[in-house]
Amino acid sequence: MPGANTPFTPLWTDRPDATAVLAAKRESGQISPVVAERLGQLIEKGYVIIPGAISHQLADLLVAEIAAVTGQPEMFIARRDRAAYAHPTKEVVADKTFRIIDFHVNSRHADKAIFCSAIAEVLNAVFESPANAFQCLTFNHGSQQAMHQDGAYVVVSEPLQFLASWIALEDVSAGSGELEYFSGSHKLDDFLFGEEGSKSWLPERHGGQIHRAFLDSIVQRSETEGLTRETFLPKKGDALIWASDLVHGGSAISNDRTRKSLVTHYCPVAVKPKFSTFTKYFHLRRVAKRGYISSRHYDLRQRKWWRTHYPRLAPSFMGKPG
Ligand SMILES: O=C(O)CCC(=O)C(=O)O
Repeated sequence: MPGANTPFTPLWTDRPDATAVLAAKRESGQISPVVAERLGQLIEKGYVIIPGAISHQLADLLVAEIAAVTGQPEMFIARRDRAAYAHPTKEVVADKTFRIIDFHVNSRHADKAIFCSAIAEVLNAVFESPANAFQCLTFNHGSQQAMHQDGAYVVVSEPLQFLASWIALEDVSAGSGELEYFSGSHKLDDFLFGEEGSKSWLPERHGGQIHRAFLDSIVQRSETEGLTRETFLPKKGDALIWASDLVHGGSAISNDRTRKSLVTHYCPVAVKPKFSTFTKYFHLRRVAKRGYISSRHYDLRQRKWWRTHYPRLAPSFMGKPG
């Protein structure tokens, strides 16, 4: 497991003694029985499902807000597969691969969802500190993204120290490209890129061949270990939190259904997302009791909040894929 062989410092939930540490925390009353149960699943399987993490009303508000971005496209930034960043105009949103990037910045409701109490309790217990939410994406349709481990693309100063959440904004049905994962795959030995032994994949430095080998290797090793390939078919408002090394992706789409969701990555506040080293405007904005947000694409140092002034997009990132 990452904790046994990794050269990196994992979160305590990924260490070999995690179960014993969890029992001690529960015994001492440091964490509640409900949170302990959830952490137990995260430790064992690499993910935990939280039914009804957010209300239907909040999910509906988010869906409406996402549908309305075309009314003020300049406030948001979107991606489509193999295309540069763009504002979410009607044409961009018509593309099924469209997703809004860093939605948590200019959304009125996202922070209530990404730091809802059931999610925040797990984050804070795992991080033993406040959480920083970054890379927050919306999906209307399945991504069909290959099975991967996020650490290849989500780069933070302590490579294993982050979690992600997937919040269902509607009931998800089979065939819509639902999230899939190998249960327990967070315990696979690290796949490292380049001579420097990096958890993250740098396309220019490492090239495409090793990336293909990475994707093949994690699936092959999951299968060799006999890990079960599972799918997430949540009801509106359910959430799934996964460990950084869980092998997961978007399953094949076989019908026309949407699969509306909000995906967010989080690290402890003391851990720094890579973008903090090259954006001079990196800033942690407090949005919850023990929750902050940050962004690669927006300048969050501005004092005013969305009611009077949307945080500005950093223009240097428009037009460039990445
Ligand atoms: O929702 C999906 O289809 C995949 C999301 C994902 O894998 C990710 O954001 O890392």
